[in-house]
Amino acid sequence: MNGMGGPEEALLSRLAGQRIGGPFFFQSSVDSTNRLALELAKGGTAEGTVVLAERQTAGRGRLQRIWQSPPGCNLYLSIVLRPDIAPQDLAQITLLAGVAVAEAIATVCPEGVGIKWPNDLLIRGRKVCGILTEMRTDAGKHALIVGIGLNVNISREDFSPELRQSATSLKEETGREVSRGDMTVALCERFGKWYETFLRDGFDPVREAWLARSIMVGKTVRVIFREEVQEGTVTGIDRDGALLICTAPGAAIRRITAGDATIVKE
Ligand code: BT5
Repeated sequence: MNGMGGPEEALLSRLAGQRIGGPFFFQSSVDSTNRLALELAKGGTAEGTVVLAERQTAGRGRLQRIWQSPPGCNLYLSIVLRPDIAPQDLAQITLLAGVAVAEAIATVCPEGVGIKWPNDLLIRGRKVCGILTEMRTDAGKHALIVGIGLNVNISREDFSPELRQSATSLKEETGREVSRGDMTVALCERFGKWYETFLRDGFDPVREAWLARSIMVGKTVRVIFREEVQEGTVTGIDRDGALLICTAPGAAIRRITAGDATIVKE
């Protein structure tokens, strides 16, 4: 992978023996690392498999949205997991991913990285990373694909015009180029550490870490899902990763399981 800050072998040796430690599939160009990872999962690839691409031609977000994936500057990667947990608990791993990526980002940009529900990473209010979790089930066994798009060295003017105000990169925030190799290692390490914690101690430590990094708790938010708009003060998240909001003093807490949230009042 050009510009990864060293040859691919260096990356492999730095992650050898770790929970998220390969096999690695390096692609110079792919439609979507998640799509390829789902295909590999169907073929039985092991937990800890990582697909990385220099660019994506059809990088995907939630709800058929596009993830802008220009070549040579950012990270586009997908991790394959095979957790032996109940399907209703799988959403917990999406939240775990947000915590792991936030910690990896904090190694180079300790100030201001926060998680916006459900799983955007923001620095000073701008999106630096998006996460898309997808699942496939074969013969009753689940494979989870956690796709991570992290803007590392892209310059503001290289985003398409409609993203220039809302998106950012580690380079824009730190004022210097950041090694994509180092970020990949940090990301896989943090992910592996949190995944092991989750398998050993359950969701509670993940939930606590997520809440500590959330930028939403205590704020008034508006959540839009399809035609429905809900507004209220965020009180937390529950075990399924649903956002909990209070719409009026004394009203019952509402659970929101999907949608796009914006903060309307600090
Ligand atoms: C996401 O969706 O944020 C999930 C993005 C996941 C991308 C990774 S890359 C590796 C793996 N393989 C894939 O094919 N996907 C995953 P969502 O919350 O729906 O946000 C999508 C929205 O973010 C778009 O509609 C744009 O407004 C904005 N966006 C697109 N590209 C962006 C970028 N590079 N940086 C910041 N914002 C972006």
